[in-house]
Amino acid sequence: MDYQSLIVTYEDGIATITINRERALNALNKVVFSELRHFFSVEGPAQENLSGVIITGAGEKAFAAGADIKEFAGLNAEKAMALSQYGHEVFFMIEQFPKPVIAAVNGFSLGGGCELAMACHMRIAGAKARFGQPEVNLGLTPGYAGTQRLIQLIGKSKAMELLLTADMIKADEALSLGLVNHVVEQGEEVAKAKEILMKIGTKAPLAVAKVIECVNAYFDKTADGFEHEVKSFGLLAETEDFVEGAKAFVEKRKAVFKGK
Ligand code: DAK
Repeated sequence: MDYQSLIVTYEDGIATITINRERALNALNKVVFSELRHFFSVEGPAQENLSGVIITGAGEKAFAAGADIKEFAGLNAEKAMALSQYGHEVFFMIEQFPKPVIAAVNGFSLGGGCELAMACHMRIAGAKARFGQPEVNLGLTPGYAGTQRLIQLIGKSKAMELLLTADMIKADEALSLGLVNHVVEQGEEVAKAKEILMKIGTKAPLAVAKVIECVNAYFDKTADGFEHEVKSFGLLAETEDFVEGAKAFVEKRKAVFKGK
């Protein structure tokens, strides 16, 4: 599909989604949300050979500097809650996508931008990346699950501090807090994300999808993650890929997985 605010490219079974609003520091407007929704519900699932997804921002300055503040005019409680709910749904689609999704954070990752990065399964930061949840500066709370996922990633004390002070932190601090997986030289974020996805791409696809599900189940108050793991283990035990994986080990060769 031709997107207005995203550029989607494919290489080596990996989709790279670039938020393409450089002049607005890739702020997340309604079009970006609806196009992300389309990718993760329609285009991505239709790609048979897709092994992973990278999300990044156009230009050198920003991953995404937040939700588009210019679209906030005229919000009332009802509209704001609907908008928040919609954003939650789109970010859940990313979090629950059965292929690994990595945020390649090339600059400012603020507010909704930080929330988008946190909805991804991993985050790679360029050395100039900056993270923050500045919503209290605008008289708001985060609207796209920043209060929840930040705690999941860095714990309550530091999450509380960042959310209440609106402080922006540098890539190294984000790494030491566990907010990002790696810090790389500026401009190398996508390459590092790709390297990780290529490695995961050699693993059994159904097992990869189940790992994502099980890890997410830990944070789902309506699910029993332990039970989910038991069931996943049982389901995978009957797959062709499990037979192939075990056989390849015994035969001292690399497994060739089919996703079956
Ligand atoms: N929205 C719209 N435009 C933005 C933007 C944003 N979040 N951030 C930057 N831009 C635009 C600027 O307006 C400017 O556009 P022009 O004036 O040139 O037309 C252009 O990008 C370049 O920005 P600056 O000139 O400001 O660039 P600087 O290098 O001087 O500063 C900056 C970079 C990142 C420090 C600065 O742009 C900045 O502070 N930006 C805003 C950061 C921020 O507060 N982000 C929003 C976080 S709040 C909700 C759902 C979600 C949320 C809230 C409610 N509901 C459902 C109700 C989430 C909200 C947020 O994300």
